[in-house]
Amino acid sequence: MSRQVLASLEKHRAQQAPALAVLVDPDRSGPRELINLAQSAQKAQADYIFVGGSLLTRDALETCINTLQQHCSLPVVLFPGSLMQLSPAADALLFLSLISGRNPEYLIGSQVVAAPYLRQMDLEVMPTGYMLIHSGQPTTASYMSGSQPIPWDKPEIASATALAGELLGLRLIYMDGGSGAERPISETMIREVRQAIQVPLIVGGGILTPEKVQGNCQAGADVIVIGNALEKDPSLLAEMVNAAHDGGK
Ligand code: 1GP
Repeated sequence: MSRQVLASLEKHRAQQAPALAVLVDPDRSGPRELINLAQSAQKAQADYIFVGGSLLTRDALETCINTLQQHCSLPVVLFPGSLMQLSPAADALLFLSLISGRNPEYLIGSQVVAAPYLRQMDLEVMPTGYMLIHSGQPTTASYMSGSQPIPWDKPEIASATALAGELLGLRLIYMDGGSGAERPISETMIREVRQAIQVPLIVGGGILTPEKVQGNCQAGADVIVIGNALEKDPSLLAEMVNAAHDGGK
């Protein structure tokens, strides 16, 4: 197993060449949809596939990862909503600490439980500061984590939080409005966070158009994550990828 996903994320940052990650919710995609998605992500030259969800209710994670890997060569990265979403079949793990919240279980408790298992798994572990941003209404992520998101119009809180994460040694910062966010994260907030930190910045939640992808990249996002919009209209994928790849310019 190579340990290359973090290095490739850092390269996107260093080269100011933003990337696009397709988010797959294993509960919501059957085998045919997964195969189509894997093949079109490869064809459109998307950069990563993230797999996970704030609440999974079917035992479909392992099959989902295997199907994706059989039909494309993109790195499959776990984006776990809970301890039940760990699998050595993936290429890497976003090892999340929910630094925007004050719920100790999601800051360090689950990580303590997972750590001995992760040591034994052949999985690249990427320490990630995860920040939920208020998006107009409660999301599954904010409800399930029992944490209060950062207010949408307080970029100074977001940048101080991201900086604290970086100073604590976290290697990635992921700002998330939550899946299906009514109001995506503002470019002002992305810009302020970008100026505060050196590590790669991942942004997602409620991004619906290529214009928004491009605007977020210009504001300083290194990776854009899209789930819902592509579930509804997979034909948007190529345009979204192009917007991210052009977004650094
Ligand atoms: C959610 O950032 C992701 O955690 C993606 O959100 O499904 O709204 O694109 P969407």
